[in-house]
Parts: sequence; C-alpha cells; structure tokens
Amino acid sequence: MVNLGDYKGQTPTWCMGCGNFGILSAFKNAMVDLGIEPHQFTIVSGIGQAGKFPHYLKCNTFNGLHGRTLPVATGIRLANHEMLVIAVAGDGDCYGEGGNHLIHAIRRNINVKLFVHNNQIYGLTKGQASPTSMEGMRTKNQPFGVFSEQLNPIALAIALDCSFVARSFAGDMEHLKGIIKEAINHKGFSLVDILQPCVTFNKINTYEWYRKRVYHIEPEYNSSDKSEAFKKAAEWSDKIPIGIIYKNNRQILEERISAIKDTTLVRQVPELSKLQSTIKGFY
Ligand SMILES: Cc1ncc(C[n+]2csc(CCOP(=O)(O)OP(=O)(O)O)c2C)c(N)n1
Ligand code: SF4
Repeated sequence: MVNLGDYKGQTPTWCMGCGNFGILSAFKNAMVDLGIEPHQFTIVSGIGQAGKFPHYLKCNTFNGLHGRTLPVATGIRLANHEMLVIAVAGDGDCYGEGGNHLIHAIRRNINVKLFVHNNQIYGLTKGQASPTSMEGMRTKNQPFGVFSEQLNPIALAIALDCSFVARSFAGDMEHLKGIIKEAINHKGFSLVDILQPCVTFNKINTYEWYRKRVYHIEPEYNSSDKSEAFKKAAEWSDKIPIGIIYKNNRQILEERISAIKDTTLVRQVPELSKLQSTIKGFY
C-alpha cells in the first residue's frame, strides 16, 4: 500500500512559511488517500516557485517552459490517456504567460487536472505584479500601484463552461486535500485555484488576510447552477468562498478522437511498411 514516504523527492528550497508547503503536503496526503502510486501519474510544470513543485515529489515529471504547462500536459494525455496527468502552475505562469493555453484546454475539455498556486505575485522573479495582483498593490516594479484590474480566473473558467472549477486555500490543508481528491476523481478538465500566501513578496494577501475572509461554501450549494456559480465567483471582498464552485459532465476530448478509442496511442505499434510508404511520398 502506498504511503507518504513513497512520494519523497528533493528537499524544497521555498522560503520558510511559504504557502507552497501546505499545497505539497495536501497533495501527497490526497494521493495516499486515493491509493495512487508514483508511477501512475505524471506532473507537468512550467517555470516559477510553483514550477518547482514536481522536483519535490517522486513520480513521472516534465518541467517545461514558462507558461507552456498545458500544451505539454495535453500531449502526454493524448499519447497515454490511461495516465493521470496533473498540471501545476503559478498565477503568472497560467493566467498571464499561458493564458491562451488555459482558454483552449478548458474549451477542449482534455481530462487534465490543473492546480494553480495563486500567490497574486511573481514569486521566483522577486515580486512583480501578476494578473491576479489586486489593483493598487505597490511592488518594486509598480511603485505607484497596479493600474490594471485583477483577473478573476474563476469567472473566466465558468464563462468557458469549464468542467470543474474550485478554489481552496493553502492554509486549510484538510479542505485542500478534499478538493484535490474531488478534482482528480472528476472526469473532465479541472481547474483548482489555490490561494497561496507568498510570505516574502506579497505583504497584502497574507495568511491572516485570507483567514479573515475565506469561508467554506455551504453544503446545500448547487454547483451545477451556472448563474449561482457566477455569483460565487464575484465574491472577492470581505468574504471569499472556497469549495467546488461549478461543475458539469461535458464529454472529454479523449473520447472524441477515434484513433484512441480502442487503445492508447503509446500501445499502438505502427506498421513499418505503411510508415515507410507514407514517408516516401515526401522525398
Ligand atoms: C518566456 C519567459 N518569460 C519570463 C520568464 C521569467 N520568469 C521566470 S519565473 C517568472 C514569474 C513566475 O511567477 P508565477 O508564474 O506567478 O509563479 P511563482 O514564482 O509566483 O510561483 C518569470 C516572469 C521566463 N523564464 N520565461
Ligand atoms: S518567494 Fe514567495 S512564493 Fe517564492 S518560495 Fe518565497 S514565499 Fe514562496
């Protein structure tokens, strides 16, 4: 039986108290609860503090370019749709640099699980504003405060009819573990926006700031009601909801591709003679 030690990777180099530690711990506990072994999943990341996440785990990993997490995750999943594919990204990586990929991964409904470490700042490059930084926030690069409005990733995902949209908080590990499990068990593209305090560069959205505001979504809330989901997505002031905000059962991309209907692409051995005659046509 799988246990926490089975996932032990390199020693994290994150700052002491960083919200990423809570995410790492909740993730490992979720995998143990689900009985998923390290060889049964692949984690893909880009660049950033969140991008280091797979280094601190023992499993299949791919650490690629900044913002390009989802195209790689999509490719892995299409090559082997029996493999659980998890993508991790920072808010800059996923909502800024890779925003276009996010839109199309949601639209295609590839069965990939995306966990965004949303610290509302660029952590690795020492504190520039990200798309989720709050308007007016002062940084070394924005000494007069951020001029742009804050992106609302939850509302964006709902508008795109994302199959599973949830938010959790790195300071509430039990809640986060439960949401990670739900996201993995859901069939369809899953976006989990995780509020992750950056204790070094974001002095506004601290553990205390979040603890004063976050509340668990009521058990009677109907997560399949799109208009109610938009109302929850709009809450970002003295009350911030955490939990499953929206979900649906759209058909996944993998089921719409006839070439992988009967077996995965990696199991299909190409017939050499056919391959050679196809290639011959090009020279
Ligand atoms: C194409 C490209 N642009 C910019 C950079 C520089 N860069 C590296 S990490 C980073 C920001 C990371 O912020 P975020 O994605 O929010 O992750 P965090 O470090 O906060 O976890 C930037 C701009 C890069 N490596 N590649
Ligand atoms: S800079 Fe921020 S995000 Fe990066 S390790 Fe330190 S606390 Fe975490």
